[in-house]
Amino acid sequence: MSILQEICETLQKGRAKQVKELVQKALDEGVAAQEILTDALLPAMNVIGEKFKNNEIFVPEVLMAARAMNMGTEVIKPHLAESGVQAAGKVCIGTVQGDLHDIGKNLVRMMMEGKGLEVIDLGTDVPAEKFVSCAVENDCQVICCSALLTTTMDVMAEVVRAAEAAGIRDRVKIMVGGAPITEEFCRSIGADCYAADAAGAADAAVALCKG
Ligand code: B1M
Repeated sequence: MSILQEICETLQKGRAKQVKELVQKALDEGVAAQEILTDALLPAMNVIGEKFKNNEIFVPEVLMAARAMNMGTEVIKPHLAESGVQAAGKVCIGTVQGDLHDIGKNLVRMMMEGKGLEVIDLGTDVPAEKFVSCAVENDCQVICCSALLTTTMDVMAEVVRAAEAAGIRDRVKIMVGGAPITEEFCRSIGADCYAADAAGAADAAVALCKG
């Protein structure tokens, strides 16, 4: 079995410590961080998602896999940073109110930090007003909202309205993303930018910060 397959299977079993060790081993063997992410960690979470949907596994197993995923991504984090010219800019990011999913949001944050952006992480279950007050207080150029539940994606529209009410809409851009979010949804709520994945989100944030 290849080391990538081993990471993928160990993550599905929720063995966080072992995933951490295997990811480090893969890096030591010269496997690229991006490859570990796209060919081992993300496919493992996809399998977990499918099994969860089909009631083959339940919340405790998903939580263990999520913990293993977060530990694995922490190991590759320093290696995701790109060499060369670093972008300048400040953004805030969070998972919207009512939503506790943070794996995707954490990946987006890591990729953005890798590009040199300063990222204020508001965590999960973030109310619309908190995104806006953070952007005002810290002079952020972009508010980044993540949502994984169809029941919470409408909070993103509240963020847009709260930014308008606070009078910052002309100087702060709003980026949205997460599994149920689409370009069409982004346009329908009046947000500025949709990104489908973490790498795309980081590129888009850099472009938005450049103005
Ligand atoms: Co939840 N969950 N979950 N869950 N969970 C989903 C999302 C679900 C699709 C599973 C399913 O049924 N197939 C389903 C939602 C259905 C729906 O809304 N229609 C679901 C459900 C129903 C629930 C609960 C309601 C279950 C329950 O309690 N009965 C509950 C809700 C809790 C809450 O939030 N209030 C719940 C709980 C949980 C756990 C706590 C057990 C755990 C989360 C742990 C954690 O995050 N720390 C969990 C998990 C892990 C999942 C799945 C299996 C995996 C999500 C994940 O991390 N994917 C998920 C199934 C799935 O997605 N297939 C599921 C990997 C991650 C890297 O991908 O987050 O999509 P993702 O991020 C991507 C892109 O979307 C994008 O970049 C990332 C990387 O490229 N992206 C952005 C994300 N944010 C972005 C922001 C951007 C741009 C791009 O710009 C700002």
